[in-house]
Amino acid sequence: MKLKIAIQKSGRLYDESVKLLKDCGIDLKNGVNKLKTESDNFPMEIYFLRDDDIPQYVEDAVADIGIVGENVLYEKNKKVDIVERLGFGKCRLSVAVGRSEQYDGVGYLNGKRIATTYPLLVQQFLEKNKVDAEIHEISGSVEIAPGIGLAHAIVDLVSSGSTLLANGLKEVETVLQSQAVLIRNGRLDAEQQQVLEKFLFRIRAVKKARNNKYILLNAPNEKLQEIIQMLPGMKSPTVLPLAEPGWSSVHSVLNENDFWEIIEKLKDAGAQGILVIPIEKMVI
Ligand code: PRT
Ligand code: ZN
Repeated sequence: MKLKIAIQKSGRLYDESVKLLKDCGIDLKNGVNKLKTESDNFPMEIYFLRDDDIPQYVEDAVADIGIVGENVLYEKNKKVDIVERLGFGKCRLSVAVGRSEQYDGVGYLNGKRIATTYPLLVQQFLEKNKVDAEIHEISGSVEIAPGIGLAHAIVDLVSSGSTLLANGLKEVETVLQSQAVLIRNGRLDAEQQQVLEKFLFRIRAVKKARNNKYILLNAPNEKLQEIIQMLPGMKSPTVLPLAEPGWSSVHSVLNENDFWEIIEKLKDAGAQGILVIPIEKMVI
């Protein structure tokens, strides 16, 4: 038995999806065609597909699991379950209008025409906000629609915002925050379920490691208590004496989000020789 996973064939999710498998210790066979391959060291078969097709393939159990953006998942509205948010492919689905428009809230959209490749999500957004607007579905280059007179507003994916800026548009509402997620078919048998659990265990260890850093520093003994208070560690920090009397080496784990703030406090408290090292895997 091999667990079949569908990932994007090429595009914005491809590199990170392959990297996730690799970081989970799942080696892919090279030299097989680009439609599918398998792993030498894990019971997994990998299908490379258009991202738009992945929810359907997983619903139909052609693939057992898949990696896809939430934006695509919710738009396609298929019967699959989200197993885990993966922390990459982050973007938002937003409403944008011409930069010089006087936008005064969602009511602005009443009677307007909105161009998008996400008609279902836009319809749900309009219904939720009790707005009556016309949805104009197009298949790409949505950002040019207002400029050529095709629509008054657009709903499209945004990450840095530079595409909107380059097209004279401004972002005015967020319809959805999105990231890549692992989805599954609801009818896996016991053996498939077991392989999925194993894969998930590894994904969670990789995610934890990505969110944390290993930190080593030297501290004068009289400042040790103060410095230890700042470092939670997995249980508590490790403290080892240095060869030089009166000094200790402190080892701990820091969350990425608190990183810069804590580093500054540590320096102010007298810590020296601070080293920060990426963690490869983390199992707690
Ligand atoms: O060929 P296939 O159908 O598989 O790929 P695709 O062309 O449909 O999708 P692709 O590869 O562009 O994106 C895959 C997924 O990446 C999306 O479904 C999102 O979940 C995620 N993602 C993250 C993004 C972006 N960020 C993103 N910025 N997808 C698209 N964009 C586009 C956006 O449409 C706009 O054109 O980038 C532009 C905006 O970017 P900024 O940085 O200028 O704001
Ligand atoms: Zn696509």
